[in-house]
Amino acid sequence: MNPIEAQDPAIWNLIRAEEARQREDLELIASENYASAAVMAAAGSVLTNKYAEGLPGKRYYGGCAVVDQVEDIARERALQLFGADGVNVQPHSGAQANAAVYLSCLKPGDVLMGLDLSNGGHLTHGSPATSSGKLYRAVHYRVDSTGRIDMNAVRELALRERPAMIVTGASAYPRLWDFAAFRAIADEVGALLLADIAHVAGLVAVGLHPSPVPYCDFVTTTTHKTLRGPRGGIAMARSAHMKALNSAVFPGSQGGPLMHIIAAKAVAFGEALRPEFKAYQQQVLDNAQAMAGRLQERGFALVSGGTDNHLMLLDLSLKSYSGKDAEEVLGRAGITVNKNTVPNEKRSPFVTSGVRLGTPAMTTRGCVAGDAIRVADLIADALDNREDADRIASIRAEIHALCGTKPVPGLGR
Ligand code: DSN
Repeated sequence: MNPIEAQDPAIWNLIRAEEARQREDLELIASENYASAAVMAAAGSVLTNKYAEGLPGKRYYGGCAVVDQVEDIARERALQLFGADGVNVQPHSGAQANAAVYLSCLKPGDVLMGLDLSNGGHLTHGSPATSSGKLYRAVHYRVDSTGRIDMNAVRELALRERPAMIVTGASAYPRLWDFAAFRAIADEVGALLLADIAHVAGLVAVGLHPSPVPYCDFVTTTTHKTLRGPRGGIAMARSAHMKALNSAVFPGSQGGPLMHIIAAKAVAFGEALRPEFKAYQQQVLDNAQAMAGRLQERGFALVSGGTDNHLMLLDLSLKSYSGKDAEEVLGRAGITVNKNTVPNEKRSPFVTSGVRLGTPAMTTRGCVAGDAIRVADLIADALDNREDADRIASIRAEIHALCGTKPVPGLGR
């Protein structure tokens, strides 16, 4: 019997219920993925018991000889994956990684320039709801009428506002980033440059998205999205910034590192260094292309007219229903998505006019382009037949049948 089952049936039953949901339903949330059994085992290991404030070889606790080696392996593998000068693998999340970068080099009141939240940016890129928008004076660039970032407008804003830091990266931007162009603007105005590659990190690691490392002072990422590791973050920097960055992580903004999660990051980075990880990322892209193409054939508008990466944004502005409605009906059909704002959003963030779809998780369970096309058809059918309970039930049955043929690595049947 599992020890959780023996000791705490309430939590055990909920874990089992979530396992069933992850196994039976189709996961299209662009920021989610399925970690391997090895990654989850490391995250659930005895390393959770160890305090290790500080860095390998310079800790504030005894008994760190083993976890020092774990953290060293995680750092070495991260550097091998991304080719950065230095890395701190302790941030508990992408938000913590970004906060540490800001703390390491900005003063309160400095100008921070990032992509607007409703245009695909992230909360931690200067939203007034977060410390990034409260401590720093945030200004935002936007996408143009084609849904792409207009580098001339970015340059004009930078020349006007003179940011101390420019942030690239997004939660919902389906196109490639031109890091060289951002570097040129940052240099022109004397700004530091951060790339938050949380969404595309897996693609960057295998060379299927341009790398920001040659151009940016700092690069942050979560470890659980396309990178397919445990929930967490890392922060990379050029050598000159590493000392300040390390101090900004601990003691600046965090206490003891989560050594079990750092071990899981190391395991995931090891997986990402294998050749099959590149094949996986290529399939993520192929599936996104196939899904985007079919949705457009079915009459759905996509922000920017398509995708270059693992995600796409359905633009429902001209439809009679909202992103919230779509999320709800697709949920009933066994397809998990999230509502999302679109550029020039007219609805509240709790309602929205968009839906974000991503292919990392479905690809991990073995879906290929033909599956992505069929899923696009089922999404279109569900949205076109929102009030037809029988049709939604039949779509749900087909989704569950598809998922039944695609076991999730790491989950028992
Ligand atoms: N919340 C994440 C996402 O869904 O994209 C970003 O942090």
